[in-house]
Amino acid sequence: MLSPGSLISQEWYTSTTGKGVLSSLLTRNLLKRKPFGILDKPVLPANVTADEVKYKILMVGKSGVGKTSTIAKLSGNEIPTSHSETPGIHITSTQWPGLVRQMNKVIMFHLQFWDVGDGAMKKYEHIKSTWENQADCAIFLFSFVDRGSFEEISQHITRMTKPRNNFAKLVIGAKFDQHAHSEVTQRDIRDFEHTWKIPVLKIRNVPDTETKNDMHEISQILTTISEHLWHRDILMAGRSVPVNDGKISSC
Ligand SMILES: Nc1nc2c(ncn2[C@@H]2O[C@H](COP(=O)(O)OP(=O)(O)O)[C@@H](O)[C@H]2O)c(=O)[nH]1
Ligand SMILES: [Mg+2]
Repeated sequence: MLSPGSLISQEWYTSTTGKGVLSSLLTRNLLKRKPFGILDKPVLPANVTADEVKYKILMVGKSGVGKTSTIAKLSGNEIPTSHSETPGIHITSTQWPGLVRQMNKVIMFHLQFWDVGDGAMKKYEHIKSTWENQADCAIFLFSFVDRGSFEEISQHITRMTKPRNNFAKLVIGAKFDQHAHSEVTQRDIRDFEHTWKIPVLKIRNVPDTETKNDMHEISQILTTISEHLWHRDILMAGRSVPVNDGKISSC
């Protein structure tokens, strides 16, 4: 499994340059993301240039686990407080910068999240494989307070693992703020990661009014997503990946 930070720095955001680039994406109090239109670009600090890469990410998981809320949190939008079935297919784009270690270069990741409601999933069953083929990444979501949703993940992965589907795969467990009532243990998570070699991330889709530490949680998740997409591109290009100690390992 790719270890976090081996390709894209997890700490860069706290550096002067990292903070400068992030502030071009955030509102003045640095707590919210600025909205960008399709043609808008963030104004980066004068000494920074960033190449852009675009990726399509499919959100997969049982109704009510927190797909829509996770996308809202990761893209800096208002998190819905009640559950309503996502009508049709909802696409949300967000931008996230990362410092790619090997090149010492800032890359702006344009992440396009595809949120497909249950109704649309059934209605468009016949074109499901088309959008699955076009995805660069699939994020499988479960809820920590719904064991069934965790058990379903293995079935989704098996169903979607076909030779032509070479998307990056990640799992996110939502409702981690309710871990006191969790139906999924740390042991379950370890066993899952061991079996599937897919990392399980955790998210709390609740406004963080006390510690204002949202940005830290969001930056860790978005950096990990970007890192896996970058890793997939390297694998697809048949190049080498640096391992943790800076040596190069062939893949
Ligand atoms: N406490 C808590 N509630 C959450 C979290 N994520 C989602 N929810 C709630 O769970 C319900 C379903 O979430 P939603 O994102 O609509 O699920 P979806 O059907 O998978 O898109 C909503 O009432 C959300 O407010 C979370 O991390 N913590
Ligand atoms: Mg939804």
